[in-house]
Amino acid sequence: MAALKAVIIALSLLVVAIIYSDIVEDEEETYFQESATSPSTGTGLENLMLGQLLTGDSGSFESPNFPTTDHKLDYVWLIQADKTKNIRLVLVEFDTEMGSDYFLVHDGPSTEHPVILVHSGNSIPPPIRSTGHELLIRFVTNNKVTSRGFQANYFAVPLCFNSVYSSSGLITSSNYPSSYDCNMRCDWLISVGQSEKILMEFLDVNTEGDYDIIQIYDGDSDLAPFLNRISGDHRDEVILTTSTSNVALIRFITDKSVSKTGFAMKFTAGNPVDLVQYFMKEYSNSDLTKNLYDVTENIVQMLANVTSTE
Ligand SMILES: [Ca+2]
Repeated sequence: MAALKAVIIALSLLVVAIIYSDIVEDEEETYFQESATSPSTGTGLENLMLGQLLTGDSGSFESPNFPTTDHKLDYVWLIQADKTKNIRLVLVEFDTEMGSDYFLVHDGPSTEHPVILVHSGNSIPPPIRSTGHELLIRFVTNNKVTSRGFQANYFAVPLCFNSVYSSSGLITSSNYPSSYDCNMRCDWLISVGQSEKILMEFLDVNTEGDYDIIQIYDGDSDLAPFLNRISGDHRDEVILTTSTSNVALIRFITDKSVSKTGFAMKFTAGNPVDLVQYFMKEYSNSDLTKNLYDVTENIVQMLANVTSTE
């Protein structure tokens, strides 16, 4: 415990010393201006950075004295999971003074790590994930209005990598059709028979446009040729993509705020003729004509090849 206390005191000194200069969002600016002045006023310092180390596969924590909040708090919690895991943080209660009392999450063990959530008010933010095995949570209140505070749960979750060996299947984003996690990178590597290609049908896509992005690569890594990038609301159409190899990597990257229902993608493996026949059967009379705009070069090429041999 003495060691932990020392770490926390060191952290607190670090925090006070750090100048938050590269934060751009409005909400964050307000927080950081206030935070930069509060500790130097010389009042409330006795409450600065009392904290807790949280370990294990899951657990809960809450703001001090929940469901009431004290003035002039500055608390940190450090969550450490097994090194092979990420941490999923889920707020279950949230009520702080809007624009003044802040809940912050750093994607790593110290305040030098990127801030992946800054939140205040009475809405519950979406669940977020660490990219490593540690998260630092900080809760700062001012000397004015108080509210209820927060309650949070955390879970150690496997790194988000999925190997799929199957000739067909359905892939969905985490929690689908409920909201996906923020600050997440999830990979699916689809491998099929040597001479086969993969037809991917994105039947339902609803992500935060330009911020939460599905990337598709024509091979087993992000060094492979890029096939497609999908983002935004595409619930009324089907987006098709095909691989030219027998392996495809689907990567879903989400940013630190706003989550939607995510995506559902059906994939089918086959030789090009089989895939074109499947495509004609499924889509030639389809009302989802918009999908024709999204047919990739590969499908167009496949159609051309089949037509020319008829
Ligand atoms: Ca987002």
